[in-house]
Amino acid sequence: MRLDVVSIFPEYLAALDLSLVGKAAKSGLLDVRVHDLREWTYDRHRTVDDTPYGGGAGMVMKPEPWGEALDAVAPADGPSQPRLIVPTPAGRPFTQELAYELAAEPWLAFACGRYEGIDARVAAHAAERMRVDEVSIGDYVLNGGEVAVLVIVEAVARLLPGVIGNPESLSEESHSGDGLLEYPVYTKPPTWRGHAVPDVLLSGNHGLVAQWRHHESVRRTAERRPDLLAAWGAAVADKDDAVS
Ligand code: 6GU
Repeated sequence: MRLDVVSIFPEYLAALDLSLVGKAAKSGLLDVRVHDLREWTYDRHRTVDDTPYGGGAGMVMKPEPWGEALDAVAPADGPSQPRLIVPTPAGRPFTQELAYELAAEPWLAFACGRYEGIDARVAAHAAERMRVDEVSIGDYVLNGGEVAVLVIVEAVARLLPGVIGNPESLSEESHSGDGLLEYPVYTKPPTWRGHAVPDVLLSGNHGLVAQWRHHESVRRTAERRPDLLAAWGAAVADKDDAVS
């Protein structure tokens, strides 16, 4: 998979050289290219922002550098186009489902906005030749899209075949499979600072262990994410309807 990231803080993306994503790049599974938006500015101050039409606080990213950056990264007459992701708190939610969808793409490009965002014509123009999604990583505000790109790339890269050592670890985790949060996990020693590992996990009874883990998943989800539990309950009811 090829990844292009355009930002006025390319150093922010240095973390893509580390850990699992960095290893995937070194092994050739990922081709990561980071670009400085200011390469496509031509004034002395390398200006990328301007005041908003209609007034209001803050600055808006100018369309011209973005238009040239996207033309350079993905030439309009090229043999293929990337799927463009624009991180913004005003975007559609980034979920595990969207991570799986993006993991199936051969090429992703990311446009990191700063300030109050990018002139809306940039996404509109790009959408004439590529799929564009404005995406939010959660209901809070970051100063720019860079950290969101790190989040999205890590979530997507770990789904690529060959990136994670044991793909079975993907199926039991939170937000995949059954729609419940993952159960608590333990390792040795059996007692640590007065806290014992639940007996059932030491019993060797795989049926009881599975039952306990499911129960803990439901309990945790009810406590922390009642919204997910409601969706899970509805899905389970549908499945029961289907068999009866
Ligand atoms: Cl994707 N970008 C920015 N700037 N802020 C955010 C966000 C993205 N998601 C939540 N807050």
